[in-house]
Amino acid sequence: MKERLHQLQQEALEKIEQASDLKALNDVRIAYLGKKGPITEVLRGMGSLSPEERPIMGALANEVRQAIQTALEAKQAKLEQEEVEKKLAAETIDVTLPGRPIRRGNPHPLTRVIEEIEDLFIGMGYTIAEGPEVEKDYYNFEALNLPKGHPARDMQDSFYITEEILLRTHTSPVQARTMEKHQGRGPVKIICPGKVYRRDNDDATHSHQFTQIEGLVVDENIRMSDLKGTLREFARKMFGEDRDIRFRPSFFPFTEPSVEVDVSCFNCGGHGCNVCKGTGWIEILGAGMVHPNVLEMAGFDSKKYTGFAFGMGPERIAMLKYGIDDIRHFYQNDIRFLQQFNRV
Ligand code: FA5
Repeated sequence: MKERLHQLQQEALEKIEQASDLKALNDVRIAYLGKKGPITEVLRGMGSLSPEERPIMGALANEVRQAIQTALEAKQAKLEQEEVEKKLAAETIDVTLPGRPIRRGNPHPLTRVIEEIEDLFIGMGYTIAEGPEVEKDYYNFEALNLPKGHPARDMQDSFYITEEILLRTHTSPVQARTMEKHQGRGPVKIICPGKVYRRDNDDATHSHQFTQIEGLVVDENIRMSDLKGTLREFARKMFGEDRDIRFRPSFFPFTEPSVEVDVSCFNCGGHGCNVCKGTGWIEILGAGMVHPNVLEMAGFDSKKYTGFAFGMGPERIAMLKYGIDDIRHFYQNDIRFLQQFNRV
């Protein structure tokens, strides 16, 4: 019996040594230490031993079991360690591989131009005012000296929601609202950026939805020369020191006199080219001295106060500044177009 136990121990230890994975090791465990295993089998034969031999054999059987158990545990730890190492080797990370580039967002070119214009006027002491895009007919037209039925309403084809409510066709209603808030007391010095809507057919220079920036200054002794100096400063900062501006007589019901302002062509410097259609000038905005009726309607004494106002389309300004040939590029979100304006 003693020999049999030694032999079993020898066999088991060999098999443990040979086991190449955890499953094989477990099979060895079951085969040698399981209830139906050979050691149990040997122990069953203990009945035939003398009482003196029994405890000796029992102790030996335990030693054998213990030896097998210890060997199993050691091998299990070894196999587990090997498995971890194999896994780590398979998952090795190559730290020298270049990372996937993270695409950085950038402000939309239109947003950048609007911010640039805002900064420019803030630098001249203006504050920013805002108003609703869904506007009352009163602020969009009537308070700007455009009563119902006025033919000049046709200059801005409108999206009406009800008889009295429409999508604002320009940012000038913010002038009217701001002046009303001032309750007849100056000074007022604001710019109002925002979206506007017109029933214009979309083409290279027109969109049914676009942006405008309105400017308004109301105080005592505001003169046309103040408007001229302000806009010249704006044009030079925006388009370069060598740019000049010119005023052409025009008509807006809310300003008197009214002008349209051209900037000397960025492309040819004023000699005439296809960009400026041979004139040497490009129109950038409408402006004028605030009409006394508009001042009075907003509660200002037009004998004491005068003012100037202007309204420009940032899309057109961005087109001029960056040589963009179609306004629709701003709205199509084509990444190839937008990326050209990325900040580095
Ligand atoms: C006005 O909207 C006046 N409210 C501007 C103004 C304000 C005049 C204060 C006097 C005093 P006008 O319709 O010309 O004017 O539009 C002003 C600018 O908006 C134009 O110079 C142009 O740059 C831009 N604009 C007009 N219509 C469109 C359009 N459909 N798509 C893109 N830009 C447009």
